[in-house]
This record gives sequence, structure tokens and C-alpha cells, in this order.
Amino acid sequence: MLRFLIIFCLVFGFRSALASTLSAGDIAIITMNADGADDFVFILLADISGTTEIHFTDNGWDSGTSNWGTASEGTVTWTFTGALSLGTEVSINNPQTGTATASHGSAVVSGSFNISGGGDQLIAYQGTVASPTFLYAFNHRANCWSPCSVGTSSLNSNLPPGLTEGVSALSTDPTHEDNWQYNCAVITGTRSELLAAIANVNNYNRNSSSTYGAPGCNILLPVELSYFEASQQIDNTIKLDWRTASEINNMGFEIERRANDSDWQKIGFVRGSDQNFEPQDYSFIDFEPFAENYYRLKQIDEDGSFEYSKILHIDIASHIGQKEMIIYPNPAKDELTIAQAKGLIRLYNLLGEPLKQYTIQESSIIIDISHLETGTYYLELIHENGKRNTRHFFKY
Ligand SMILES: [Ca+2]
Ligand SMILES: [Ca+2]
Ligand SMILES: [Ca+2]
Repeated sequence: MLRFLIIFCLVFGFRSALASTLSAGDIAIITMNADGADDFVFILLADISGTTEIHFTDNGWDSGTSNWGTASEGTVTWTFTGALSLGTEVSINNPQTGTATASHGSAVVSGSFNISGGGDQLIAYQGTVASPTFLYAFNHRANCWSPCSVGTSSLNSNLPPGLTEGVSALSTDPTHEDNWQYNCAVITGTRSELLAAIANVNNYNRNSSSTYGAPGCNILLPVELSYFEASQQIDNTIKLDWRTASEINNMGFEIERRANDSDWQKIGFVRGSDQNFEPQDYSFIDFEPFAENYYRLKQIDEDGSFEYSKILHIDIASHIGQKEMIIYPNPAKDELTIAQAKGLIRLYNLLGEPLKQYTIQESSIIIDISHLETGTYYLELIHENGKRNTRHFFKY
């Protein structure tokens, strides 16, 4: 069953719209070969757009000097212009030959790129050599990250800053094999669940005789809600707004409501998008809310499984802080009574153009509407305390 998550603060769906600036764990290395011509594969765990450039080096990071190791290694710079979805596997082929190709975009080799069969590492970063932002690191050198001395060794590396073993870095220590491929043990879940699975040595095919290609995992992420909010509208309806960061197999959302002491009732349904890696915005209007309302979303997958969102509570009375303005009759022909109102009232046509205003000193007033053309109008009450509410009526 797909997971239904509420993530309020850090939602990578928001980042997906940004062009090319990635963070640790936005990609993961899922195939690394020391044999053959050192093909490797990484997977996108964030959508990208614009021009994206990522460097991959077999040079090590020396935490003793807080700088790169001094061995002569190489770098593959991958460049892609356009949009790629989360879950895309990108293969870099033949980097050891000095002339690499990429399954998406282009790859340019500089220096002497060679993933050593004696153990080596592949470190992904953005930015410059002098000021890198590390994205992911894969190390198949036994007894490394922390105990290794780097210096002039081409085989050793310490864990680059900003990366976390088991999340955005994988050391196969103490197991050494030349070639590694993620076995797709986990292909759905939250981003952190996926990263934890990909950075787990137990989830890898490995050998020292033949190379691996792209795993072809078809990574899926469940429906993730970026936010879910309720707001009272000027006409005292309640609008629910929510955004998904990504969706897989999402049939849609049932909107459920209850009053303080009643059972949940379905009051609507909004269809989802079956599969989407871009943020999607949804809304629903409750035209007849209670004074006190609780709302939740029931997100339903195509297979019928479902999960509930958090529960929102919105109390109309406390929002307005006033008794509700009453108008009658409605529809009305010649006269309209406005009751439970004290303050300034403005009459608008359907275009929002103000037609007339009234001041109500007592709690009710009868206004003459005989001259109005047939149609819908609305009254806005501005309470003495500054709060406002509105009512529609139909003139016939
Ligand atoms: Ca090699
Ligand atoms: Ca090397
Ligand atoms: Ca190295």
C-alpha cells in the first residue's frame, strides 16, 4: 500500500521546480563497476529541469586536510538540459576510456578516471573543485571512510562533508568486490526509506568478474502531501487546499467532514493524477459548512488501498467572532431584511461593483431592492470590529 505522508517543512517536491541546484541525497549511485570501462549509473531522487551539471570523481576526500586527495584521478562531468523525472536512471558509459557517453545528456572526462579494482570511490558533487557541494559517494575500498589515510593514495577516501553513511553515502566495507549494482530490493516508500535501502550494502548484487548495467528499478514514490489547509471564504464557505509533491497510482481524494460529535461523512471527491512527479494543486469548497468543522482527506490508490491525511479543525463562529448575518427572504423581489448585523453594509452586483451602502445602528434593517435588475447580488457586512462577512441573494 502506498504511504500517505504529510510533510510540512522540507518537501523535495518544492525543490523539484528549481533548475539545477541539488542537495545531498538528490541522486544516488546505484551501479559502480571497476571492471570493463568503469560504467556507472546514478538515479535521480528529485526532479530536475533547466541545465543540470554534476561531477563524478574517483578522487578521494581527505578529511585531514579538508581537501581532495593528492592522487591523480579523473572527473566525469555530466550535463543535461531539460526536465528529467525523479526515478530516472542515468548511465555513464566508458569513462575509463576518456571518452564517455551518457544515456541522457552528455558526459565529458577530464584527468585519468579509473575506478580501481583494488578499491576506489565515486564521489558526486556540484559546484567547483575548490568549493564542492557533495551529493552522494560510493566507496568499495575495504576499511574506509574513517580509518583510511588518504594523502597520495588513489584508493582511499574519507567521507566527504555533508554526506551521511547509510543515507547519502555507501561504503561496502568490509566487503570488497569490483562491481556493484543495487538489486531494487526497495522501489517505493519515502525518500529517506529509498535512500536507506540504496545505501545498504546488503541490497547489492556484486562480483569481481563481470560488470553491471542500470538496475531498471522503476522507483516509485507514493503520494506525498506538501500541505493541507482550510480557510474560510468571504461568503462563509470553507475552501480546502492541498498540494501533492508526487503521486503514483493516485485515484483521488475523498473529502470527509464531521462536526464536533458526529461521524465522518464523505462530502466530495477530487480525482488525482495517476502518476506525477511535479507538484499538483487541488482544492475543494464546502458550500455548507457547520459552525464547527473537522476535515480530512482519504487518499485512495488505484488498487483501493487508502490512507488518511491529518485532520483540520476550522470553527466558523470563532473566525467571524460575530453572529452570522441573516437575510430574508431569498430570493427577494422588493424588500430585503438584513438581521443580526451591526455596522456598515455594502451592496454589490455580481461583478463586484459597489451599488449602495447602508449603516445599521440597530440589529436589523429593511432595504428597498425594487429598482434592481433581476440577478444575483451580494451584501458585505463590515462589523464594527472590522470583521467582514457576506451573503448572496437573488433579486427577481
Ligand atoms: Ca577500472
Ligand atoms: Ca582511481
Ligand atoms: Ca580514488
